[in-house]
Amino acid sequence: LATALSTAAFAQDLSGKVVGFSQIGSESGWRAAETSVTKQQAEERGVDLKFADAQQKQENQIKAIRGFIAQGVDAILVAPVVATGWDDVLKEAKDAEIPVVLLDRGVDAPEDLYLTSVASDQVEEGRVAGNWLVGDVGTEPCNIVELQGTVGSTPAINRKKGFEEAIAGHDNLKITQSQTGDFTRSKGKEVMEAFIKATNNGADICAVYAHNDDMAVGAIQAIKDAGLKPGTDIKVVSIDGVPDIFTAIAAGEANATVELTPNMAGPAFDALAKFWADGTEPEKFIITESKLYTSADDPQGEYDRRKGLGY
Ligand code: GYE
Repeated sequence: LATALSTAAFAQDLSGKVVGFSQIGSESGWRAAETSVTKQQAEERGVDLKFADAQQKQENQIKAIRGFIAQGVDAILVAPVVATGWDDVLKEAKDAEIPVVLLDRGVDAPEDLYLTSVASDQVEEGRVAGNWLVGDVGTEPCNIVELQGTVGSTPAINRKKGFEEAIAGHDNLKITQSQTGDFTRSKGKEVMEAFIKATNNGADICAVYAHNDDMAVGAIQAIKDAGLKPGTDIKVVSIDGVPDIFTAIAAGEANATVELTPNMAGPAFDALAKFWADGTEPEKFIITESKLYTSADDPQGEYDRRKGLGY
């Protein structure tokens, strides 16, 4: 069994600690899993977690963080929706001596404004997805359409970059259309429909690269609605490893995904526990694993395993 999804063997007792969590919203299955795992991880350690859902809006996140500071919480977890615009509120937390841990996305702000960041290497995720496609396509020409994540978010920026790096130098592969689907299933479907309409009812599309599984699931629906076979007529590669993409892989309707653990809070609480115990500064970037899964990796078993963990 992969260890990325398992919970920590020894959860420290952090009872008495109050931690605020500013979550982005519930745009994707991965996000919902992260929310539930964060709550579980807090409970295991006796942490009193104050949860705030920002409904995709940075201004709501900033308000929530200011609220946590006013309440005098012991630490703040934040999954920053976009990269820019955090300096002021992070400075306020720092002045109040409240450690901030970033979860799953990064910020464009000085590193001394947060204790650590727990996230995947998102450029690497894009590379893993791109390398898979390069290998799968071989020497055939392949026009790729790209569904980008939320504009201005680090996963959208970095997953694009890594994928482009992987296909560079392979002149038979090119991205012919690229647009944001905002990490949601409905937008993924809508944008894929437009891509298909623009290209001879999909005949010119060889593959769709989606920055997350939810957009891929939406795209799969659009491909079927156009009378084409996802996974065969149009290859589907994405990132996250949520249960639904394993169902699609098992059915031959998706080809590959790059797993992203929803357990970012476990390493975050571990880092905080050491910091509170004796002031140990964690590494600035705690990087989670990025593992590729295809139909060769027992997709039904992977689906069952995640469902068993409550995702
Ligand atoms: O891949 C996507 C979610 O921030 C890395 O956000 C995360 C991404 C994740 O909505 O599904």
